[in-house]
Amino acid sequence: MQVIKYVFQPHGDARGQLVALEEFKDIPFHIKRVYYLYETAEGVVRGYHAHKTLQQILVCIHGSCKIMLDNGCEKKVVPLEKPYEGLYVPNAMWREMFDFSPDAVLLVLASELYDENDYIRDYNEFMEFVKCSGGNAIEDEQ
Ligand code: T46
Repeated sequence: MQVIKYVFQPHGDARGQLVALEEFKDIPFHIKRVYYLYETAEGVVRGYHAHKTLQQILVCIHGSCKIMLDNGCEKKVVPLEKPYEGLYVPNAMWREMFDFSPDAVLLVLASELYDENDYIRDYNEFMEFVKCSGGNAIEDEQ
């Protein structure tokens, strides 16, 4: 399984860095929601679900964490530790987030508003949903 990781353009000068993200330019979908995770307790694993339709870009804008992606056929662990890198997580992808550094802030850009009905929280249900056809595999690395 290959992973799509976007490398955003930092606008740096003597004052520091700035990254700007625009829908359909830097982000491949309409951004309907933004949320972020911080002060994640040591040893905690979050996620344990997939989404039926939601697409997201995950950016660890401070500190570091790891994301385990599972498309039903294959699993891959992706470290996130740079504020200018965004991990694309398509629909039908099981995710677990772990190894958060104490200072980690994980920013998420989402293609849809919050909808609990879009979540698949049962792994067997997820496997039934994807049927391991390979059709939802993550594509090219960027
Ligand atoms: C995902 C990963 C990366 C809301 O009220 N609105 C929201 O937009 C979100 C995302 C969550 N919530 C509430 C629902 C729960 O009571 O916040 C609480 C924690 O959510 P959850 O347990 O789903 O958090 P994670 O870290 O397991 O998963 C979240 C997202 O839910 C999920 O879509 O892909 O981050």
